[in-house]
Amino acid sequence: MSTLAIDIGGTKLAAALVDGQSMTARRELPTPASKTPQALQEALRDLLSPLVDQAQRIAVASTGIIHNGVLTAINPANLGGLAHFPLVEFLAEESGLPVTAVNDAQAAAWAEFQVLPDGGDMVFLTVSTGVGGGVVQDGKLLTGSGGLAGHFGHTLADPNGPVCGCGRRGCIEAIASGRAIAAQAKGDLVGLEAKVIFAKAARGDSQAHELVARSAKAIASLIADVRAVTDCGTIVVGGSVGLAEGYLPLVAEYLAQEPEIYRASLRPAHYRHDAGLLGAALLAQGGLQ
Ligand code: ADP
Ligand code: BMX
Ligand code: ZN
Repeated sequence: MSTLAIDIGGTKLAAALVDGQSMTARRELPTPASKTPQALQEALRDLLSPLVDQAQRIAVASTGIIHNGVLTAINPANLGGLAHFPLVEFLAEESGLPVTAVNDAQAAAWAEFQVLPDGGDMVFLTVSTGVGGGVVQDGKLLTGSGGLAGHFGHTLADPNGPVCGCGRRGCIEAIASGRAIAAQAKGDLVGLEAKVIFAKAARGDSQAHELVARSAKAIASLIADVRAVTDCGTIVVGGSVGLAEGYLPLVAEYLAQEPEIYRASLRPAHYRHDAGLLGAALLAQGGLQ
């Protein structure tokens, strides 16, 4: 029985057919930026139309707080200003299939937990358009009573830092995320996306390197906080910024400067950019949600 898995991120939408752990027919589209839901509805229609006939259910991993099937953005700026979207209702009406939905980083945490060698407590962090997280403790995924559990991107990095799209000043996300790296650029880097800033950093641009280093330092400090709160042994990092060449080694360098008790074992996501898709499908197949 195929599950049509959908991953809604701030930058890209992905979909694939998942059977057990095998994934086929993966496709991607850019996430539309519009305050009104119509643009997202249209993009989701385009994304699922070639796959929906082959699926028996839909499982979604989405950016935002997902509670009772509704997406509520904690940082609407990451979704082009869109703050609410009735995800499950829309997809169920559109497809006629049963639909489940979970936060993207929570879903990815669940997929990554399945392949952890020691199976202990773990935290997944995505450094992508935003910064998201998921916690697995005692073999259970924490979603929280309202879906907010694991939103580490909105913990404090710098009380004097930039105001975050969530309304709080100095969140990790306002400093370390792909959007934040781009937004903090000055001079000749203004207007460039994080991907290009990373490429410039690799070619020796000092401002680009500083922006990347500031992000990595904030994530290392976040990892120390996460250790203190959860006592997890492993932190798995994903997202296109988190998986960018050289980024995780830089995080590891900063983490090595923290007292030993705050250091955890760091790993790049085993399922790379597919962790959210797979996790959503596994959760749906396992009857959770
Ligand atoms: P989403 O947030 O939609 O899940 P991604 O995980 O791809 O999507 O994250 C998007 C962010 O990652 C953007 O800010 C983009 O500029 C940045 N990015 C994409 N590719 C790379 C790369 N190779 N190196 C560094 N940053 C990247
Ligand atoms: C934001 C928040 C989280 C999400 C994280 C990573 C919104 C729309 N999203 O902190 O729910 O998990 O970004 O999302 O408020 P991504 O788009 O970078 O994958
Ligand atoms: Zn915030």
